[in-house]
Amino acid sequence: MLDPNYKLDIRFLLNDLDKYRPRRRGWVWRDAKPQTLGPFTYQQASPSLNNTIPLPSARHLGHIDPQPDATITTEIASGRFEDDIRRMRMAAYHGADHIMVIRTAGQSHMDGLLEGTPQGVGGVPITRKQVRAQRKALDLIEDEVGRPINYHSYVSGVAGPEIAVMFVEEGVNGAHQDPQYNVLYRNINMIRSFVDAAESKTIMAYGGLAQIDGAHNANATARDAWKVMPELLIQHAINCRMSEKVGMRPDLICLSTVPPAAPPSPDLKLNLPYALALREFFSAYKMRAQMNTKYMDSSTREATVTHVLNLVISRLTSADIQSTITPDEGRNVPWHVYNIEALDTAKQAMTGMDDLMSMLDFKKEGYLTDTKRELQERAVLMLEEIIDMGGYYQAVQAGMFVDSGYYPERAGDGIARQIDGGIGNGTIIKRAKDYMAPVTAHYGDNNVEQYDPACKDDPARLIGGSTFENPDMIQYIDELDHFDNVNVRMEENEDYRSTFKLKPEVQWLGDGIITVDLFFPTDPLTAEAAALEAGRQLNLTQVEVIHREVMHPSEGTRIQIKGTVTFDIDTSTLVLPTKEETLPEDEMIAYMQTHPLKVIAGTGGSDEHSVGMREILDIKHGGIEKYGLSYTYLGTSVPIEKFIDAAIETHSTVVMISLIISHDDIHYKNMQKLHDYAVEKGVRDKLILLAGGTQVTPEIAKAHGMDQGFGRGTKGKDVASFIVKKHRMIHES
Ligand code: Z97
Repeated sequence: MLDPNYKLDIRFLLNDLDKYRPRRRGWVWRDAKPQTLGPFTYQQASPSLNNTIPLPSARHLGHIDPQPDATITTEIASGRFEDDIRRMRMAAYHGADHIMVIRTAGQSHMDGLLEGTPQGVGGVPITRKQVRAQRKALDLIEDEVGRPINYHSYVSGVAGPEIAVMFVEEGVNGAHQDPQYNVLYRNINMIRSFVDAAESKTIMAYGGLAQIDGAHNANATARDAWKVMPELLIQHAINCRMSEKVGMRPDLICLSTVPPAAPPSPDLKLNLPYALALREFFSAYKMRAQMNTKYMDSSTREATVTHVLNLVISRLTSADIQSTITPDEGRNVPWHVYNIEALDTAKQAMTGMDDLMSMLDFKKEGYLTDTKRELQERAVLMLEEIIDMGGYYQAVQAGMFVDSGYYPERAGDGIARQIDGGIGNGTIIKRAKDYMAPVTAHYGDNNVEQYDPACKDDPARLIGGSTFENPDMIQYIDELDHFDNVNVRMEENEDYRSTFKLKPEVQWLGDGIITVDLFFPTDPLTAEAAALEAGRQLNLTQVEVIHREVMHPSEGTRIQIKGTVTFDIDTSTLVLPTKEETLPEDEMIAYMQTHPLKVIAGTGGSDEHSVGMREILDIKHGGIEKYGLSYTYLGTSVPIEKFIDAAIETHSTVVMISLIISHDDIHYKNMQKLHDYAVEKGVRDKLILLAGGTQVTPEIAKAHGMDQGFGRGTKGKDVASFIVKKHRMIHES
């Protein structure tokens, strides 16, 4: 069992990997049912986790972490599987239960299964070792969080069937499989693609894997993504129908649906009728909702808003799997923190829109239904034309797909592929009479009974069983590359695993990459050059601009850069702030009964914030009142002198000043002023002066004349405990 306080030991995972067996096969959906957490009941929810990181604001709500009903996906593939494993654990804590591993582009072309684990760039060629190590890690992580985690990758492409077999053997739970993806985007021969797909899908059905189709790619590729909507319905139809005919369960057939438009287009007006049209046509299947990568740029803010609008569509219609990749993918920086941010966005938005449809109704007449209907009609017309043309192959050859016209308009710029062209052309041959396939989960006739009639229903018996029934038959091949393998990589960064050395990181242990957010009061071109120079002056190496945003053509530009630091931090030399132990509640209450203390409190200077202070004071919020302290609240924007004058007047012992605004270090200046005025009045040694606020730290508060400072996350009991300890100390000395 993993301990949240300890890192996942990658070496342990790699130990005896050749003997590791996955504990289950197949996909697991969340256990969707209403949940009551604290004062709230959630309708579209699933059970809470054992170990979790709630949303930041949950601290005001008893740290509840409601989990939506939909499976939540994150895509992780930095190129180093050993680093991705750590990210998977972080992702699981933030609510991910579907981990997708992106392979390097062009995996579709590989004509066979790779062994070993070479490092990729923004993806990894899927190999058995890597899959096994990650499944082993996820088995531990799912125990830690208390929810099954689905592991996923792609099985489209010429090596699809081989990879599908390996996935079933290794306990992979889901896969993208869509022959149209190969045909359109990878130019793999269409006959080969459909034959391979039949085999891959049969294997996936046997292993209970959930399937995601490839229609999202048309959104990302089409010139005007919103115009491919009729075609998307056709692509889904082809893959769903084929999958069901091959034997997949409808509840494991997931449509990869992407809202085709994004702002500044009128997002919901385009996307909502489409989402309704899709769900009406395909109600037997599951919906996997993903964002539209086409309209994602390098602004995480923009990507997040589009993501949230997509999440609105998911809640207005339905999503069985909610993806979260795009805010990363648009930036091409799938780093730890962006995976986690996107997961939190999904969790936050879905929870926030819980049970939305119990309060709303779609209009039965007018734009929404008319447009939905129109889309469906366009799709039906397109399918009819495809059938008239002689079927899918002819239609692709004629360039019917990913055309930028809104069907039935045609722009003539579709992706055209030749029936007898593409990768793998001519590799499909007619089965010979004595052909046989002594394997489990094969598409079509195994034809083994010619050798042994007893094996008809169990073809693999002919050769003594297959790896599906007997995992001991699996040939485990370790990495063959002596220079690029996990052991070499781990040796190189071992210091960051087993010594006191620490480095900032965005994706790989010890990568030393940091991002810096800069604003320059100048035009974008100058700002970009200035940012690169700033990076060099900061002693960063490999400085690159990752985001540029014009605030005004001449007044200013925001630039984000990334760069690498060369220094290490020695954690053994760091001085960590000591965490004050709070006294037991009973002890504080008993002390106040014998030493009734009065408090003067308020927000100082010209600061109008009052919420934080009230939480520290009021009994209702567990404030100091609960422990028997009585207080006089002066309100907000209280002149500094008034705190001391009021304390003298009311014979109070404690002064609590809240200072939220921190421009120009005004919070520290006001602390100093409070102290100085108490000295001037001759009462400083009779008073306990406390300052609080989000930007307040104990060290700096003390340096500015306070007895103590209280920062973010402070509770009434922390303050009460300090007061008791301090008063006791003064009293006893
Ligand atoms: C997603 N973020 O979640 P290659 N099969 C299908 C695919 O869509 C893909 C591959 C295979 C997106 C990722 C990229 N899709 C979109 C149906 C890739 C992988 O190894 O790159 O040739 O194929 O789906």
